[in-house]
This record gives sequence, C-alpha cells and structure tokens, in this order.
Amino acid sequence: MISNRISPTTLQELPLKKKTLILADLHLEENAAGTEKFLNLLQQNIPPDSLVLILGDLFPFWTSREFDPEIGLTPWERNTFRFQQKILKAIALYKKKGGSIILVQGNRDFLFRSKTQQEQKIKTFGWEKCFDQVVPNFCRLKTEENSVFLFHHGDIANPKDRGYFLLRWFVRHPLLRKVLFAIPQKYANLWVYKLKNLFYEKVTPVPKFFPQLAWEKWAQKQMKQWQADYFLIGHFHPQKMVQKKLSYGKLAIVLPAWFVHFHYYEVQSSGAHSLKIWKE
Ligand SMILES: [Mn+2]
Repeated sequence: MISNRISPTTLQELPLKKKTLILADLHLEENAAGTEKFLNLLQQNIPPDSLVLILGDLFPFWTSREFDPEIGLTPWERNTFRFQQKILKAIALYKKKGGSIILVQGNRDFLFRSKTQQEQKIKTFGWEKCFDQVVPNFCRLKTEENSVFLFHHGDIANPKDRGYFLLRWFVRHPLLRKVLFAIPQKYANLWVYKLKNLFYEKVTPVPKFFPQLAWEKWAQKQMKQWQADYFLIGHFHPQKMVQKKLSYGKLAIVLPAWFVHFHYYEVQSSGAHSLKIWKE
C-alpha cells in the first residue's frame, strides 16, 4: 500500500563533468575522521570541472531548516545543530568558489523547505546555497561513450524494509513539512528531535544485513526501466564494495560508507570508473 504511493517515478539527468566523485553515507559527526576528510576534499585538490555527488545520508540526521540552537534543546542537541551549520557553510563556500555539488536525498536528509512564499518567510539555511540540485529519487549520468550510470540512495531496495518505506513516505509528506514550518521554533526543534528518536533509534536503525537477492531483483528492474549500464547505491554500508554482474552483462554496485574508510567512486567523462580511497 505504502510502496505504491511512494514508488519512484522521477529521474534527473546529471551534467557530465570531467570527473564525478560519488560519496555515499557520509554520516558526518563532530570530531570524526570522515568529517575532516570531507572538509579536506572540499577545500583542496578537487580539479575544476568536477562534480561531487553525495549519495545520501550526509549527517546522521538533519533538516534544511535553520533551527535556533538556543531554544528548547539540550546542550548535545545545540552542539549538533551548530556543527551541521559549520559543515553546510563549508559546502556553500565550496559551491560559491565554483565547485559543483549535488545531493541525492537519503533517508536521513530532511529537506522540508519548499519555495512557497509562506515558507520563505521562515529562516532557513536554504539548500540552494549548498547544492546545485537536490535529487529526490534517481539520477543518471551519460558519459562521452554513451555508457549510462544510474544512482539512488538505496533505501527502497529491499521491499521487506517496511520501516524505511514508511519513514520515506512520512518525512517527505507535504503536510509534515507544513506543520514543521508553521509551529513556533521551540516546538519545531523538539518535534524534530522526537521524530529522530522515534525513527532512527526504534523503527529503522542502520540496516543490519545486506539483502542480496532483493537488491539484485530491484537493481535489475530499475536498470531496465532507466536504461542503465551501471547502477550505484549506498545505504547498506557494506564492508567492501558489493558488485553484481546482471544477466544481461550490466553491473550493479553497492558502495561502502564514506565514514568507514573514506571510499568514493570516480567516474570520468570518458567512461573510465573505479572505487577509490580519499588519502589526503
Ligand atoms: Mn540510508
């Protein structure tokens, strides 16, 4: 029932750059190595004419509304908000200097802000300052040699993960967004943290196992629908990259999480592609 209502039907085409760096599941936290490496990646050594593609779950939990850390929050929560603002500002600076960065929405990225006039009166750290695009579902990249790379966060790969389907439907619901923008800041702050605790600690903790068969079936279907040669997702945090050659000679890939060993995938405009580790 739920899966029908939220079945993904949209596809966004990505601009082809000389290099596309795909980072999945960053889960950026304060004083974590993954955070330092990510800031380092933004601050140096990315060649011009490249694209950073965030494949979902930028933080353990965040929304694009600029909450007031001084209101109604515990010290730990205040620090979390301040930390996130610091990272978002670094991303905004990277973009301001001419970098390209696109976010594929994961199950931990809440983007409540829409562009209606009413909501624009609410103070937000608009995602427009940080990302060239935010992709809600699938996106696709065509290389010079016409090979097609398809991307998705991957949280709907396993139909048995009812919690994730419910979560996805709920947090993307326009009504929830309206409510969270309409109520006073103090209550919005608290509600967001209540939602976080409800969903991420009780209903859907980090996936415990990798549903190989469900993923293969889903990947095959999506690759056929979107005419892809390669299909990359994150979400499942495998220890090593998972690869599956599908029956018609196409390749489905599950990327390891960035925050573990700083893995990312690189696709060049020529079509050359490989898994790499950020060593700076
Ligand atoms: Mn995820």
